[in-house]
Amino acid sequence: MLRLNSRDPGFDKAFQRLVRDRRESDDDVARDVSLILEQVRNRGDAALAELTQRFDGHSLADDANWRIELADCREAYDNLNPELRAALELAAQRIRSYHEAQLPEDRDYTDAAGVRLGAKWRGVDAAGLYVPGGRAAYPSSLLMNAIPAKVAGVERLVVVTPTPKGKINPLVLAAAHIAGVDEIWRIGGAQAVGALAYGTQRIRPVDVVTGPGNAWVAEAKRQLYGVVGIDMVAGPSEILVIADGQNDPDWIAADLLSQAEHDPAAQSILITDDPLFADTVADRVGVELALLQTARVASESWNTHGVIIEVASLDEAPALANALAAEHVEIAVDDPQVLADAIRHAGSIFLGRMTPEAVGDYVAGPNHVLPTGRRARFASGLSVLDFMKRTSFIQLDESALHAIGPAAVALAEAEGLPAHARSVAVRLGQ
Ligand code: HSO
Ligand code: ZN
Repeated sequence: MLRLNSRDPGFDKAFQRLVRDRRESDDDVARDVSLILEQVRNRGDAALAELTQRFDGHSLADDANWRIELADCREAYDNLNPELRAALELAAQRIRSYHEAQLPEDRDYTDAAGVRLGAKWRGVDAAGLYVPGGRAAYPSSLLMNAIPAKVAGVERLVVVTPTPKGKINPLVLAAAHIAGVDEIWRIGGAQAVGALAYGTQRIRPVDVVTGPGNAWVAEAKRQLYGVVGIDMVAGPSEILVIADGQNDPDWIAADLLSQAEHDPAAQSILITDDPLFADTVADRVGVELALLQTARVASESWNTHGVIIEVASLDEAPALANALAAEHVEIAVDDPQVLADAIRHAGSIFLGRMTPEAVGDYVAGPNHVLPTGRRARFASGLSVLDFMKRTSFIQLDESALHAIGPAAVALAEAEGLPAHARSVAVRLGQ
């Protein structure tokens, strides 16, 4: 863990280094991925079967091994223990209502020149959702991706998920049932993203691909952007906690570890104006780490990327937070709004002592797919808009065309495009 103090002469330099530290895998996967995508594009299902056997040890020789039936999702849901089922239902319902409120409004108006203008929003026809296998197969992430798609009006929602050695997480299936997923294919990796984008003999192509994945999946999305829409390329989780000395250090230590346990490359940062509190939190992180089942990952994250920044006053915090543009920012003070108002760049802000980031991961309602790696400077969390597109429309009558048409004629002529000019001019009787 790195300790910084904004009063130290070397602080600015050290902080800049922190801001520039990308923590993203620079595995050279681009070539491998482009070869895999080419195979899927050219040979479809045959390539999928070979790659799935090779990478997941799952055989697709038998037709029955390709898909998980919706009836299996239903069964997984029915077999959930009631408490967990209620928790998933609560999460789903809160995510749904938050994202419903996000639906954009169509526009239709006539301007001063008499031109009718507007735009209509529609969902894409089909969306593909990548669900990682193994440890990171989170039912919460399935809900966070699938529900906005359904709210956006997507008719066909397709999940791809690797099932190494045939294994499937029943909680993910139950979440798929709740969210109303339409198809589930037992494929993963770059090849699965390729299948969604290009389509194969068995799998019809989709229009948008979202969902978290490893470096290969992220690279496949990056390479296929343009063939399909994608959400964003996400990096390791981050949390920035801004806290005064009035907090329970155990709570804040737990908050820092909540993101550290996601990934050895995750980053947790504390900014505080109380040096004693900083020391105690550092101690408590050590104590809590020893008790965590996820200690191996969390301690690697904390030891290599954890930071505690001491400031003279919390008034300094927003400027630091804006430079870091973190995925999650917690503001644990009595009056968090003042600091929150000054924060311009953050994926999501958690206000006050009673709002741990983890509620946002599961049940608050806003999306937990958020920009990482300082992308909050220009990007936003996943929303219904990622599954929608806008079509504008224009309608003129004769008088409206007389009002604005001559300018179009002039511009077309200036651009050396006489057919453009003529298509307007003939209607003006010129
Ligand atoms: N905090 C993660 C999302 C997540 N947390 C899923 C728990 N499950 C995104 O940074
Ligand atoms: Zn999380």
